[in-house]
Amino acid sequence: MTLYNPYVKRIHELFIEKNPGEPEFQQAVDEVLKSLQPVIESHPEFEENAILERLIEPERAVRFKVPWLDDEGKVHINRGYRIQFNSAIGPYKGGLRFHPTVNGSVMQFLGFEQTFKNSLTGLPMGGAKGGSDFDPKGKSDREIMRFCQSFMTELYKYIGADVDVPAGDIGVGGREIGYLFGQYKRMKGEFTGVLTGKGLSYGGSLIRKEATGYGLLYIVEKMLKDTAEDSVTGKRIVISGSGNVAIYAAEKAISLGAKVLAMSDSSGAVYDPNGIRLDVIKVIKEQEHARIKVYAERVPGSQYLENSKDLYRIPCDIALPCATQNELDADSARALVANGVIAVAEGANMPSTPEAVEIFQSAGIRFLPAKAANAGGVAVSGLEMCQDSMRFFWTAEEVDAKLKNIMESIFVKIRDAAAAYGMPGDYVSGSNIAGFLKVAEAMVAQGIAY
Ligand code: NDP
Ligand code: 2IT
Repeated sequence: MTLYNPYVKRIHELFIEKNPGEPEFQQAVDEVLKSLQPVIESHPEFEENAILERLIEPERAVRFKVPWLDDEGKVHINRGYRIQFNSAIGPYKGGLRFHPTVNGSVMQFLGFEQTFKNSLTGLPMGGAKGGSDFDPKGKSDREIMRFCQSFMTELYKYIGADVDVPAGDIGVGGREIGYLFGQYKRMKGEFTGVLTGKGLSYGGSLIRKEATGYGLLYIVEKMLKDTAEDSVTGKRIVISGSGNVAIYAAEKAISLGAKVLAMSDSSGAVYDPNGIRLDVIKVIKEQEHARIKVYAERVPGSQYLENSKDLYRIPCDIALPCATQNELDADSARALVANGVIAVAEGANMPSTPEAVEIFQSAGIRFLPAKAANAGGVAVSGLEMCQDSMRFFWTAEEVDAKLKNIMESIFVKIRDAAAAYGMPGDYVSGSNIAGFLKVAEAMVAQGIAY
C-alpha cells in the first residue's frame, strides 16, 4: 500500500506490527488510513492528539467461553466476543454475528467499520461488534435458545441501554434477539432497550427488519438521481445472499420497479430471467430454512448456478453484494464491468475485495461502500433506542420516512466530503472522511480519555 503522509505511514507500520495474522482487520484499517491522508495533512491537531493510534485500538475487547448442551445432552464449547471499539460519540452499538468463520480479526474489522458507519447516520452511537463461532445451521430451536442464554449469561456484564447495545447480524435475527433479551432481563432484573431488532410486542421498532435492505435502495436511488437524473426503476439487479439484508433489498428494489435477476446463498445462486419471485424466496429462507437451490425446482424458467459467485457473471445494471466479506473478488468485478454494470452498492460489510473496489473505481462505476450503503440497519436501531427511551413508538410510515431521510443525507455527506478533499465521486474516501471527522472531533474535545 502506498502512503505519502509520514504520520499515517508510521501508524500503519505500528498497526501491522501489533496485529499480525488478522487479515480482515488489516484490510479495513488499510483502506481507512489511506483515505484519511488528505484530512491528516490539513488537520495537524489530529496528529498532536494521537487520534489515529487511538482510533485503531479497540477501547475494550472481551472474549469469553460459551458452554451449552445439545438436545442429546452433549456439552459444546464456543467462543463469544464483544469488541467495544469506540465510544467517542455515543454508547457502543453494533450487531452480533453467529457464524463458524467468526474470529478476533473478523470481530475487530466489523467493530472498526461500525464506528464510521454509526457516525455517518448522524445518531449518537459508538462502534462495537460481537458474536460467536457457533454455527446455527441444523440446530433445533431449543439448542439455539440454550446457546443464546449461555452467551448472554456472560455478555450481560458488559452491556446496557446506555453502555453498549447489541443487535443482529449474520445468524442472529428476531428469534435470537428474543432469547438474548429474555435472558438479559432475567439476569439484570430490568426491562430496558439493551438490544435492538426486538420483536414488536416487547419494544422493537417497526421497519427494523426491513431497514438495511430498504436503506440500501434509498441511497442507491439518491445516488442515481444525483449523478445522472437516473433511477432504480427498470434496472436489472443481482443481489448476493438471501438473508435479512438481501431479502429486504430485493423487496424494495421490486417495489421501485426494478427486476431482480438473481440471488444466492453460500451453496449456489438462482437466476430467474423473469425476475425473482420474492414470495418463493421468503418461504424457502424465512420459513423452511432450506437451500436456495429449491427455488429452481419450484419456479419454471429459473436456473440453479452451482457456484455462488456465478451470480456476478449475469449481465446487470446494478450489483448489490449482501452476503459476506470478500465475496466479490477481482474476477467477479471484471465480469460485472465487462457486462456493463453502472453501480455497485455494498449491503454486506466489506463484501468487495480491495482489488474489486479498485476495478470498479478505475472503470468509473459508481461504487457505494458498506459504511454508507448498509447504514440503514443501524440507523433504525438508533431510532429503536430512541423510541424505547421515550416509551412511545412511531408508525411504520414515520420510521420509514426517517430512514429515507437519513440515507439521503448520508449520500450528501459522503459526496461532499469526497469533493471537499479533491476526490469527487470517490465515495469510499468520502465515507471514511465524513465518518471519521465527527468521531475525531469528539475525541479531541474529550481529551486523552481513550
Ligand atoms: P443473514 O444471516 O440473514 O444472511 C446471510 C446470507 O448470506 C445467507 O443467505 C447466507 O447463506 C449468505 N452467505 C453467507 N456466506 C456466503 C457466501 N460466501 N456466498 C454467498 N452467500 C453467502 O445475515 P444478514 O443478511 O443480516 O447479513 C448479511 C450481510 O449484511 C453481512 O455482511 C452483515 O454484516 C451485513 N449487515 C447486516 C445488517 C443487519 O441489520 N442484519 C446491517 C448491516 C450490514 P447461507 O444460508 O448459505 O449461509
Ligand atoms: O453491520 C451492521 O450495521 C449491523 N449488523 C446492524 C447493527 C445494529 O446495531 O443494528
